[in-house]
Amino acid sequence: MVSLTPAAHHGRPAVSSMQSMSLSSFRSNFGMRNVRPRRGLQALALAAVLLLHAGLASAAEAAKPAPIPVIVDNDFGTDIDDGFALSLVLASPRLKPLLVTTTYGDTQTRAQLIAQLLHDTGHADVPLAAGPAIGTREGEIGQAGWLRSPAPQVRSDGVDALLATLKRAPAGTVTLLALGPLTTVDAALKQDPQTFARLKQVILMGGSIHRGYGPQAGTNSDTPSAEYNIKLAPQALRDLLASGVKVEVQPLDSTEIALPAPLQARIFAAHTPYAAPLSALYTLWAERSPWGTTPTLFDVVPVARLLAPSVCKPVPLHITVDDDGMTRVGAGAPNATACLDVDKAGVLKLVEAALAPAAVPKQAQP
Ligand SMILES: [Ca+2]
Repeated sequence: MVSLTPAAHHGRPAVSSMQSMSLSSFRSNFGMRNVRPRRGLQALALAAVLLLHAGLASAAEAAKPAPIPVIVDNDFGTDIDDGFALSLVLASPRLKPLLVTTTYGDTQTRAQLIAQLLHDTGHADVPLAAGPAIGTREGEIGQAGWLRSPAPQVRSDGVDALLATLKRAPAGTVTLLALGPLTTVDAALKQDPQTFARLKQVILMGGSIHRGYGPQAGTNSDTPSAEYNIKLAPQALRDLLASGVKVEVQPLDSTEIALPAPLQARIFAAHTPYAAPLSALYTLWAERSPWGTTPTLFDVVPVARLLAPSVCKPVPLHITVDDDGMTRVGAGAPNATACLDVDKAGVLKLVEAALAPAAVPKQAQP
């Protein structure tokens, strides 16, 4: 029996029941078994109106943008911004993480930390694999102290997993968010450039065009710096820029965003699955951080750019990379776009909405 309460009327279940119902069952359901022809016409008109309504509801559903498929490659466990960036990905229904991979140095421990985060936040179904253990210039992974015993088992075929994910997805649909040194990304590109070219785009945090590291979190110097991710693997960025894949760079110019202490406190106290892991990871990070105890949300900016494209306006540039990791604007056709400025308040608003949502007042709960 189909009931046409206002709620069911607007919802999907009622729509599909309606669509599959023959006119005779419609009439019988509504007590119209013996109606005269004129009333039959009225019933037909009513049916037409209801079907039209159902069609509009389906159209509205179809008009909803599909989630954006992403692969997230990151060096979780060293600085704290990877934790905030990955949490923002997981907490945002607009994004669909197809795979998370780790990059640079002890990729295994980084992946174990992410496995625990995925488990604790209800995302154990998100595929995860460690990338190749390339690179030795990092410090310790201070956040490893968060791992419970026994540490989770993780796959170590990150490059194969990345390429297989791209083969499965329609070409030109997947965005790769590159949030660490580009060693894993470069290994995938070298192993199978053709499959790598199935990416829609790479949005990476890295480099420094006009402005560099400032004296404290959230500030920039007026001169560029050798940014950490590029300094650790300069050739990898050269390879990527020459690959022909669309690359958008979020350099220090646009990613120096300090996490304000009141927002940090709200994130750690929020009723979300991210509060406890982020708070524990932050404590371990802050105890050892050579960068002070205020997080800079570098890696959050590429995620924010996908969620709200208007947070920055990328400009086309020809970027060259020297052996020290300096990224300069050179002569030649553009090989990337770069955001040289960002709407910091807009980025922080996205973080707040996802990780410190306002508590729903008791009377407003269903
Ligand atoms: Ca990172």
